[in-house]
Amino acid sequence: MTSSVSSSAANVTTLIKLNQVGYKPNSEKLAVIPAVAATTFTVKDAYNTVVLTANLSSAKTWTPSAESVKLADFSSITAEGDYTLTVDGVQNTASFKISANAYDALNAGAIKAYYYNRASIDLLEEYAGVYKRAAGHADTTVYVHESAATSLRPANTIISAPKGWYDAGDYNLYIVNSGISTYTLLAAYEKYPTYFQGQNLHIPESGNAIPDVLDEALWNLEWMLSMQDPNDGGVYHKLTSKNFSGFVMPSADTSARYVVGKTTAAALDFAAVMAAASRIYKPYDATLSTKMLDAAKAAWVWAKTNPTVYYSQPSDIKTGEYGDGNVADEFAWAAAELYITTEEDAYFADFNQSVGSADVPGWPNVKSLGLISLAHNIDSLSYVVDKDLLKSRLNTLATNISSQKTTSAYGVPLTSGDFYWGSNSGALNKALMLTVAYELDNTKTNYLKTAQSLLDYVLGRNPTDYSFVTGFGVKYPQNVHHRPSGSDTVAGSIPGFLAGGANGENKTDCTTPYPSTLSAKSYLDAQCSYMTNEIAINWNAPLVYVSAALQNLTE
Ligand SMILES: [Ca+2]
Ligand SMILES: [Ca+2]
Ligand SMILES: [Ca+2]
Repeated sequence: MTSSVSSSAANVTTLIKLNQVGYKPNSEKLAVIPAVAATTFTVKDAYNTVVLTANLSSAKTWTPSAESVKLADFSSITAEGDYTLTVDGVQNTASFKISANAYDALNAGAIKAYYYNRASIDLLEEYAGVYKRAAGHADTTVYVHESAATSLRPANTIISAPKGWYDAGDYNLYIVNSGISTYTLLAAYEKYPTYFQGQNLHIPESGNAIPDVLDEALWNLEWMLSMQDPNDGGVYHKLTSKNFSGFVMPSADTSARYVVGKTTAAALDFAAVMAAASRIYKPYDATLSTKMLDAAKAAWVWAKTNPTVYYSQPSDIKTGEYGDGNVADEFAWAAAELYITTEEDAYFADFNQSVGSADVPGWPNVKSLGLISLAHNIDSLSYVVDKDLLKSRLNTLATNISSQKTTSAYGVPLTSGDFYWGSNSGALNKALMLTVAYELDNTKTNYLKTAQSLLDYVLGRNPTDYSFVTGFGVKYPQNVHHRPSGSDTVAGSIPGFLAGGANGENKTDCTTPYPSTLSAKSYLDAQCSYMTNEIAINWNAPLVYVSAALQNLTE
């Protein structure tokens, strides 16, 4: 394993922090400036003509990075082009781009990352370019682990469960995390179908009749379908080797693979995703749609019969757990999706709409995924749904998040508690919820601006100066904790992946010191840093959603 920090030319430190990928013409546009004495900033266009001189905000301290900073607001610049921003007393100049298609390449790249993480397929040069590689993990011979044994499938029964996406930097596959990841891509498609219908990802299925994002999601859905035990409807919790592999290419990891455990959470996440997929793929493949809905119903029945089967890691299995001891939210999400797809009111009872509030989703906390689908389908919901309550829940959440932006020195709704493992996905899931609330009430422009601020954050308006998406921006991670990126022969990281991001927790993964113990600065672009620099399918998913939303919602 290498732990060197890149010193490539892309690693120039800028002292002015802004979105390094670009802005839509009418988006809010903010930059963060060190608290120098200057009170104004200047923006020049590509012809070196001054197009804006305006006041900086007063200085404020951002607690997560202990920095005193000022904000430059250049939202009034709406003409497409390349610009530079300067402030007297700040040595560096920041450049930025305004473009009507600001997030098209980012969105396509973030989806293409899933293609690069496909199991069981050769990545051909035609689609993968320099990232071509041999197939790994055919997974046509997978053993039923004793933890998942039943009378009809006793321990060591061989099943076939190919395809799917590698979960993260490792080569294992987990139903719980697949659930939220796949759903989030499907939800993006369900909200913005026209956008995705016009997209070409240059994947093997490009040019067929199905939008490429749905082809990509189908690679994982087909694997998920194979994870259901046809004898009882239960769903295996994960498909893994017993231990994490070394940093080798997929084809070099030939360790035995097992399906491990059956859990209520896996069954419900599976049911939710298959129910959503059933309605979304129906126009393209009615037979597949029916198969997905039948699978969803069978998993739901299993979960209702086995409502408290939580994951318990067997002693001989060392890979990720994705354990979750509270599945009320998984019942709610599956209930919402089954209700929307079947239009059978009885399913909705388990959503418990009078209980709880909207929050920011994550893999163990999925009730809000049901809220998203209900919001997207609000015009076709029956009387059992309290639409006013649904809207008020989303408004309350979006208002609370937006108010955090107002008081933030960086102009982002992130406080010290937001810098946990995978913080960048937390930021983008906040943005996702803001866009869902905005879609229900487009007078709430502060929701859209706040979502923009969170995308800006991960694309460079942060104390590390990194755009956290590999291949996008001026300075981005070169050494993500990702086995194919680390063991291929191509310098740097495979593009389109969101690194986990700054993490204020105690970290024990690297011998290289972290640059700071301040939570928002505690990030290391080193392969050893799985706690700040791993990639994961559930982290990329809100990047896909939010980049599509802001591309579509902002003129
Ligand atoms: Ca296609
Ligand atoms: Ca849960
Ligand atoms: Ca590499």
